[in-house]
Amino acid sequence: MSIVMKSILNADADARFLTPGELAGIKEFIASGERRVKLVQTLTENRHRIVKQAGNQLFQRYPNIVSPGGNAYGQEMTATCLRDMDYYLRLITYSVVAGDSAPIQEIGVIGVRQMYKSLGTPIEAVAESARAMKSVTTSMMSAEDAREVGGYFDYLIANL
Ligand SMILES: CCC1=C(C)/C(=C/C2=NC(=C\c3[nH]c(/C=C4\NC(=O)[C@H](C)[C@H]4CC)c(C)c3CCC(=O)O)/C(CCC(=O)O)=C2C)NC1=O
Repeated sequence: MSIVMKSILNADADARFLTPGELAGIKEFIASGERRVKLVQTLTENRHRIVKQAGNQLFQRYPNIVSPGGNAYGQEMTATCLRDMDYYLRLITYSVVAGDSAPIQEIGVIGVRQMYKSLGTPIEAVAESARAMKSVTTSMMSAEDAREVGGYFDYLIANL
């Protein structure tokens, strides 16, 4: 949920007007809108490169997952693994636009641990894929954007 909806729900719960503090937060969110949208465009345009590079880093660090018996072994399974990485990059862009980690939490975290467990997918390697995507993405942007995007990757890594 964006800070706009969150502030409205909080204020309405007390049947009050928005406070100066809430309005200041909303103003900051709106002022950063153009930067955040550009950031999402960059991530979207570079998604294939980001996933490919980060995937290579992951498979170098965890060679077992793409070796016989590994969860991402074989062309099809490797492609499914890279697809999951692309899913997570997409959720990161939702969070950047919303200015909120809720999309990552609600779509990509809740229930995922059990799901990966049942698939035999090592969760620590999924977290490592997010770490690799963080380093690839943050190396291609300004310090301010890198802080924002990096924060959402950190949130994802900590909650997987
Ligand atoms: C947007 C929310 C969302 C997520 C997160 C998601 C994940 C997801 N990953 C899956 C499979 C999979 N996920 C992986 C991923 C990996 N294996 C590894 O060893 C690596 C560590 C990792 C890549 C980083 C693999 C290999 C499979 C196929 C497993 C199998 O079919 O046995 C499946 C099972 C169904 C399918 O194959 O599509 C789901 C639902 N689906 C969603 O809708």
